[in-house]
Amino acid sequence: MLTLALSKGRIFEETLPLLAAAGITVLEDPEKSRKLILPTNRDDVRVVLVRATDVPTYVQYGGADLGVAGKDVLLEHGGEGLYQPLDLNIAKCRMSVAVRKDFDYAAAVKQGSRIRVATKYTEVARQHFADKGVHVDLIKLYGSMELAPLTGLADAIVDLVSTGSTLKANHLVEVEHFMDISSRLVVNQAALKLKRDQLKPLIDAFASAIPA
Ligand code: PRT
Ligand code: MG
Repeated sequence: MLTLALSKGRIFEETLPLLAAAGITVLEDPEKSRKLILPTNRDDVRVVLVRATDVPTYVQYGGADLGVAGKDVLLEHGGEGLYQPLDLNIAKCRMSVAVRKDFDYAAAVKQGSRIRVATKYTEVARQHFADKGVHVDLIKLYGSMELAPLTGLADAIVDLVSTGSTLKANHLVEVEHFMDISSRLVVNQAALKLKRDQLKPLIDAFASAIPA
């Protein structure tokens, strides 16, 4: 049996065409079913639905043999115990710094003042500001970061942006786009050896179907 970990929403939707290229059809719609384990047309392949941030953990410890996770999630996780054979070029977005319109980010950075940054992506943010030589106090959040600069909790946020409409709706501006994000295929390292005959054709089919 091969177990594939996916998160509901954009990753599930954008992985379906890749699965189709490997001849795999998921037999239930996660938006309609409450099941967490979804059967496929192949008796030896099943899909488990987990939170996006839990995908690397499931694959690392063998709760799933493989999975699909955003680069953002993988950088926060650290990637330990994971083989990352493919950038699938799906669920694309960018990692950016955003501030309130009236906050002069360039001046704050130039002056070398400490800035307060709220984010869910503390590892990525820590690295980014260290590379720039900017002193930051990081505030870890789990939910909507856009609220932080509006309430005075922070000067800036580090968040994912795709269309930019969430920032716009909250009167925030993107002042730095510092990383391009897409989702990767991750494979459990032991499974890669023990289930190679099953995994190899799947990885090859995925590779051939990656969107441009
Ligand atoms: O939503 P939930 O809390 O359950 O989990 P999650 O947010 O971790 O999962 P999900 O499915 O929303 O995201 C899974 C992966 O999709 C992420 O890890 C990213 O790699 C990728 N991805 C691509 C995105 C976006 N685009 C995206 N726009 N993840 C989140 N967003 C959010 C962003 O955080 C912001 O709140 O969408 C909002 C901005 O969108 P725009 O279009 O208004 O700019
Ligand atoms: Mg989300």
